[in-house]
Amino acid sequence: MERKKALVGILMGSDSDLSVMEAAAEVLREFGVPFEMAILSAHRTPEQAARYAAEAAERGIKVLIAGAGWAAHLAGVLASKTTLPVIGVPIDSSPLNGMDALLSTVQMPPGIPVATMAIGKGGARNAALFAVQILAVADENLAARLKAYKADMAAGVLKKNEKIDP
Ligand code: RP5
Repeated sequence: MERKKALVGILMGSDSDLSVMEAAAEVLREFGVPFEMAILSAHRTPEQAARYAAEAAERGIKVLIAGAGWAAHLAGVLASKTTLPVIGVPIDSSPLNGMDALLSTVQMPPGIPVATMAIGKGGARNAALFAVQILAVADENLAARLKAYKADMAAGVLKKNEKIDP
């Protein structure tokens, strides 16, 4: 079976980030969005990270998701080399529990935006949902699936009331 071309690139600074970034992959699988994953570091493999970002658009990638911990510069470095939207996920891998990664990811200088999500798995999940929302602007089928996802989520929350009714 031929593999569909990836529309989303999920990058992470280390294999130690994989357990968090799997949450993003899971959402993209749920929505049937083809993606690829790679370990590339802004500090340990700077040339390869920059090249990945520079070539991503011409390979058909539409959105990049980047997760990193500590002084998390991966999302920013990728954003500096592409016009694709870059979504950053701060990872809580350091003794500062991700606050360092959050500030490193979100505090981009004017001109180079990174859409920064929450710290950790919840942020990784939201990064993928945000990527799906970006793709859904030009894809009615995906937009319909997002609508159904939100309706299911609301129904799930409301159903919990049955359990707490006196
Ligand atoms: C960051 O440093 C990575 O994103 C990771 O969260 C953190 C630690 O990496 P390892 O020392 O576990 O490889 O660049």
